[in-house]
Amino acid sequence: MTARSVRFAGFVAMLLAWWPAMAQLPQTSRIDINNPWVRSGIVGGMSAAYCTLTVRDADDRLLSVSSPVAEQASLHETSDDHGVSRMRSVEPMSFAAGSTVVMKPGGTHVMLMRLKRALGENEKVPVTFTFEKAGPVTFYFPVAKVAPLPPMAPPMDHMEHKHGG
Ligand SMILES: [Cu+2]
Repeated sequence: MTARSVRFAGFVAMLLAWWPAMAQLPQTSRIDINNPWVRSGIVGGMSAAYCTLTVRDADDRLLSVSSPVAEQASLHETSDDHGVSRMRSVEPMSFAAGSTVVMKPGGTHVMLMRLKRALGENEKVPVTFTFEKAGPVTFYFPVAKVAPLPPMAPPMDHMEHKHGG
């Protein structure tokens, strides 16, 4: 074997070692949403954003949500507790690659708290979803003609027991 062919054999061996490692590199997920809409709202009140969200290509975790129109935002789940509707934060939310969550009234939703301004018809509200792998992704939610949520303070369990039931 010449020095040159030894070097070439070394290069091929390196390539063969490298190839499967490349194939196993963690993929970045891709986030798609469908049917986005947000409730209209008044200054200081609450609103909620809904959509069908799909995580593609790789497992990921939704760490947080935010919107410039709200002082605070959180991914919530509504559940029925003996006839009383309760909401709790469900962050972080894990997604298997290819999985979808349908956000709708009475279920999972993006809660927008203490609105900085009114949300009126014919506008689109930006909502940013921050994922562990995909990073922050922003989508625009059109305001729908649905009665705004009441301006009253949310019930104590809403604010205090973020991870309770
Ligand atoms: Cu909520």
